Amino acid sequence: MLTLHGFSYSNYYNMPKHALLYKGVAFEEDLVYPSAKDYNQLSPALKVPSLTTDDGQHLSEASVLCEYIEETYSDKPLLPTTPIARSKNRQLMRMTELYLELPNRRLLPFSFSNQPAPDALIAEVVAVVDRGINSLNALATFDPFVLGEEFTMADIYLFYALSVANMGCAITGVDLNARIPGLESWHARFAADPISQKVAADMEANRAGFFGYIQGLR
Ligand SMILES: N[C@@H](CCC(=O)N[C@@H](CS)C(=O)NCC(=O)O)C(=O)O
Repeated sequence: MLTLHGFSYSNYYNMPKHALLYKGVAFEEDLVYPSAKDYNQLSPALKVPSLTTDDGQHLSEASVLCEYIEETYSDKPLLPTTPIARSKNRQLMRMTELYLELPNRRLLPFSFSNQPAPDALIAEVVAVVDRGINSLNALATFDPFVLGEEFTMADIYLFYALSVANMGCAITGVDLNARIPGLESWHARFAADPISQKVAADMEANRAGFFGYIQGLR
């Protein structure tokens, strides 16, 4: 059976997990943190998540896992059919990651420690996040899903990217809901979905374990 390795507090872990749950694919969850002995055998960059396939191959990088899941389990597709529509979906996922998730992720240590972030770092983050906001305003419709009438991988990517983006925005003061029309109501619809609620409950159940792991790193 497929095994998804990682921990539920990770937004990247929750991307392929949501895709698997949506498609109804059977999988096991292996609770593991990147510092675990031999985790490099699963993920050479020591990042969560990673996946072990039915035939014992290991994959890492959330976007790669999502692509593998989509290609292997084609029922309930999460990508459109035409090459151009598929590319536009991936374009939005990439922009979400590069210009919303990753810059705000730089502020997580300050969010977790309640220490003030340096002004220069905040300015750098805000400049990159501006690109993300402009990208979403140019491409996303949120009517009712990110890229139109179908629920796709882009919805999953954006939703879980936002959990980290919003933590950074709480520090920078950037109001994503105010600057991206349609985002807030789309987010509320996604959050109300039973799969999202299951993922959120699992995330909450892992809160103490995750912060224990972080403390142990210090
Ligand atoms: N590019 C990676 C990023 C994954 C990532 O940053 N995972 C975090 C947990 S949310 C992690 O493993 N952090 C441990 C570390 O950076 O040492 C992916 O797409 O899977």
